[in-house]
Formats: sequence, C-alpha cells, structure tokens
Amino acid sequence: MKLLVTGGAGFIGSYFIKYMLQKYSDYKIVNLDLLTYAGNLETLKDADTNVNYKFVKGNIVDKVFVEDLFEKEQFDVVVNFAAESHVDRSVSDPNVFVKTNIMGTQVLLDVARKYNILRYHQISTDEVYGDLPLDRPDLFFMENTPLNPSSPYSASKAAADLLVIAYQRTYNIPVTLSRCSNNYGPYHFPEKLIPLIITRAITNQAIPVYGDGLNVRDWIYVEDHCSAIDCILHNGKEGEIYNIGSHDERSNLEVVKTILKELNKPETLIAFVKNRPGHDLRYAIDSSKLHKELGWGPKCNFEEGIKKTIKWYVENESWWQSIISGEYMNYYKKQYQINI
Ligand code: NAD
Ligand code: TDX
Repeated sequence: MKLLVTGGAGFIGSYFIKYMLQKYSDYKIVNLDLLTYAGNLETLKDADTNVNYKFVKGNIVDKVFVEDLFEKEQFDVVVNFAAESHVDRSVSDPNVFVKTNIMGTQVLLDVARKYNILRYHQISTDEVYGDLPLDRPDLFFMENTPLNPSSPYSASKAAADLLVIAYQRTYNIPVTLSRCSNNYGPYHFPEKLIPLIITRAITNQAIPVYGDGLNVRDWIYVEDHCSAIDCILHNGKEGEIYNIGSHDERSNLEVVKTILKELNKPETLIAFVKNRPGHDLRYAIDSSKLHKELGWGPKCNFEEGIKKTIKWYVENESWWQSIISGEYMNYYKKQYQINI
C-alpha cells in the first residue's frame, strides 16, 4: 500500500505519518508539503531513517507537479491534511486560504481521479458547521448538520468538503471525509491557543484571551485523531462523512486556568484582549456514528492529555523557542496590536 500524505510536516499530518509507519511496517508513505511557516521537518526526524518514508517539497496547487508525482509514485491512497489552518490568519489574509484549501483540494481530486486511486480521504474540521449557542448544551454537530462557516478559514474548508462530495457523486471517486474537533498535543505550532498559553506561561508573558474567554472548544488529543483516520481509511464506507471528537468541552478561560495551575503560574498573567471578529461561540461534536459503525473511541482524556502536553513543552523548549523568534515575533505584534 502506498500513501500520499499532504501537509505531513504540519502538526497533525506529522503525527499521522509516524503513527502509520509504526503500525504498518509494509506501508510506504510519501509526505508532500510546501513547508510554509507551519511546516517543520524537525518534527519528523525519527521517520527520516525509515526506508518506507520519503519527503517531497511541493505545492498541492501546482497541478503539473502533483501529476508528475502521481505518475512517478503510483499512489493507492491520498490523505489530504495540507491546508492553511489558522483562523486569525484567514481574517487578515483570506487569499492563500482559498488557493490552498479549495484549489489545492481540487487539484488533488482531479489527479486522484486520473490515476484511479483506491481512496481519497479529506481531513476537514468541525468548524464547517459554524457554531452552537452557549446556552444549549444539548446541541451537538452531527454529520448532517448544515454547513454554516463563519471565517474565511472555515468557509474555505467547507468549500473543499463540497468539492469532495461533488467529485464522488459526479466522477464516482472513492472518497471519505472526516470532521474533527480542536486538536492539541506536543509539536503544536504556538499560534494556536493551547501551545500559545503554555509557551507564554513558561516565559512569564501575558496570555491573550479573546473577549470574555467564555467561548467553548471541544478538545481531542492528536493521537486519537490519527487513530480515527486510520480506522476510517480501513473500515469507513466510501462516500461517507465521519465526525471525530472526544466529548471534552472546555471554555477558553477554563483551559487557561488549568494550564496556569499545572505550571504553578499566577492568573494575573491573563490579559483579556479584543475579540476575534466573527468569533464562534461553541463547538461540540457528536462522533457516535464513528463509535457505533466503526467501533472507534478516544484513548486520552483532557486531564491526562494536557499534562502530557505541558510536560513536553517544558522539556522541549528549544523546539518552540526557535519558532517564536525572528519573523514570528512580528506576527505576535500585528495580531494582538500591543506589546504583550
Ligand atoms: P498545520 O498548519 O500545522 O499544518 C499544515 C501543513 O500543510 C503545513 O506543514 C504546511 O507547510 C502544509 N501546507 C500548507 N499549504 C500547502 C500547500 N499549498 N501545499 C502543500 N503543503 C501545504 O495544520 P494542522 O493543525 O496540522 O491541520 C491539518 C489539517 O487538519 C488541516 O486540513 C486542518 O484544516 C485540519 N484540522 C485541524 C484541526 C486542529 O485543531 N489543528 C482540527 C480539525 C481539522
Ligand atoms: O490568542 C488567542 N486567544 C484566544 O482567546 C488565540 C490564538 C485563540 N483564542 C481563542 C479563540 C478560540 O475560541 O481560543 C480558541 C481556540 O483558538 P485557536 O487555537 O485559534 O483554534 P480555533 O479557532 O478553535 O480553530 C482550531 O480548531 C479547528 C484550529 O486552529 C483549526 O485548524 C481547526 O480546524
């Protein structure tokens, strides 16, 4: 079995590659990644020596390049993680989100169709459903919840989902699609909430919380997301959409306070800053279809996962210190408009 994993130098894709190489010693994996600011090959150092693994630098939007790669490698399966993934960046510059997330998906689908692959799996997100009200804890996103994206990021992911579904119906491509809740774990880029809080708390810097901090996210440990994708690839039905989640909802403020407590840092580090435009209130995903039909379940709850994650950031400061230097500091200043 030969897999093309796109975006494999990013947070979740790199975990997925390591997970699959370890579990299936006879699978070959090619990692196609553009190495944008979010791509980091350091994360895949362990895989480099594996003869079943190969890295190729390239852009999923470049059809000639992608076609050439398919011609050479003759893939059986495509798993598309490649994306611009940060909501705040999509608010300040939507353009690249449309290019990578929509046009890139279309290129992959076109080429997958030409080469008759056995399965195309699209990595989507719960954000395509929009948000839920804070005062209705009985509501959850189901696979048939209408798409109602709020940000340029989630709109681009929803558009890609629609293309995947349309290509399945029109051209009969063997697709599956998964929509997962917020991931966290080691090697998470420090622009996202959890690694941002941990790294700033360790260095005693202010922690920017948007609005009143009461927005709710549903957290899943990254390895549980990877085991769910593996399960869908092997047992999922063609043309089906599967929600992935751990039922671990927390307000942002609760997450911040948990991390500060674990690191023994004062709550005075919390700085309430201007809200994110269009800020989604609550995400909560119902993944009972995946449990009932394919027997998948998460293994790590938030209490355990957040401890493992904090410990990793404490012990691997060089990994994130190299990221939060240089150009990245300019992003902090621009995003939060204050010297926090
Ligand atoms: P990430 O930003 O850490 O990684 C994205 C990777 O894609 C990077 O390595 C980047 O270099 C690569 N990439 C970007 N543009 C590319 C292009 N044009 N061609 C080739 N490679 C390109 O993202 P992540 O958090 O690992 O998310 C991976 C996928 O999972 C995304 O599709 C995202 O929408 C989805 N997702 C993420 C979460 C989450 O909480 N992080 C939750 C649900 C779904
Ligand atoms: O500085 C911050 N302060 C803050 O209060 C940041 C960066 C975030 N937040 C809030 C906004 C959200 O309510 O924390 C919450 C989480 O924010 P992000 O980490 O940016 O994640 P989110 O917007 O929920 O999107 C994530 O989950 C779904 C991923 O980034 C997406 O790629 C995925 O699809």
